[in-house]
Amino acid sequence: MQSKIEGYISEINAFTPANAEELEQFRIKFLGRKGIVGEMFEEFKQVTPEEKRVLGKVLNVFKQTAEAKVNEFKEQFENHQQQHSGIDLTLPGEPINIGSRHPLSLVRKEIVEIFSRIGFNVAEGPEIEDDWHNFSALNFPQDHPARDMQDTFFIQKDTGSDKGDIALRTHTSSVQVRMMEAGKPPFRAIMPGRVFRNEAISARAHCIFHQVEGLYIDENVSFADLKQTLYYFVQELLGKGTEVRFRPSFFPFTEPSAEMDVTCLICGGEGCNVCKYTGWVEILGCGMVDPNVLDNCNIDSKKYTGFAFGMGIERITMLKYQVKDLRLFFENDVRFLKQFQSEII
Ligand code: 2U9
Repeated sequence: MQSKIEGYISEINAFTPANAEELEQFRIKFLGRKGIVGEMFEEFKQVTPEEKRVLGKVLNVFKQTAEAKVNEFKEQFENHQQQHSGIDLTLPGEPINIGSRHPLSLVRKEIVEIFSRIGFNVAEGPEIEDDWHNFSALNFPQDHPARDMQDTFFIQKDTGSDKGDIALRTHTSSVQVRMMEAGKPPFRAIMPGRVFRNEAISARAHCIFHQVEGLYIDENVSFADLKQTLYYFVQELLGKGTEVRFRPSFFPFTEPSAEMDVTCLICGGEGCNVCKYTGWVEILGCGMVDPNVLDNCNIDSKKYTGFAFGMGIERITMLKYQVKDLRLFFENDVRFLKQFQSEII
């Protein structure tokens, strides 16, 4: 039996398969269910204990030699198959299309970062509001046109509640009201969010748009603080050297009120069709919070003063990226969107 096994070992050592098929035949012959290795192990059971001691070792070498041959060529043939199947594992991977941030998100993120650097928190509130938080607390008279169905999307009229009708918020100012009602000064926060107005959709207006409003309430906050804060904001957002000017305006919730213009981003003040040849473009409204509003929110208007401002993100994005039609922001056409900064969220 020993010489028979040694003969098989020599046969195995001499064997070199030409392909995977030959190797498989070899495996079946020696290591298959009815193969020679199994056969030898069966015969082994019949031999005397003395013979077993010698034969056991030879038999194990036989089995290991057969297995080693199969493994050696199996690997070789697998690699060969891979190389010839056209797959090169050393090539760099296909790039993954990771998309891009929406331009409105990019600008909102930038605005939030600028105000965060000077100590403004971010506050949010509900998009469905009651009359008190959206209008009355903000000093809107009962007959103000903004309360009209033509301007506001009402959800429920005559609620019977002292907070009044329910509507989609027309500005994020309601977040400031809620913030002041719930806490104690000082307050220093910005309120980014989606707002709704009953407007016909055109290149310059939409019934849904995005705002960032801001509020700073403390003792001795002055109009000079307002001007310096907004000046800093503009230098950061639009670049050092951008000039600003304030024009008197009117809002029910601020007194005095102003609108702020910056030197035209397109022509740098020379005059073009974007700035209608004035050299200036309006980017936000602002003012000192009306004492009536502070009192409505249980803030002592004799002790505290504050400023507030508000801007439309669509308007700033249109100026910054020279987007001519506001509807592009809502259509989600990838040919438009992919032109903006691409990054992993
Ligand atoms: C409270 C007190 C005062 C927020 C302000 C503006 C001026 C303003 C417009 C800009 C373009 C709205 O998106 S827009 O149409 N906003 O001009 N907003 S001051 O004043 C507040 C807010 C809350 C309690």
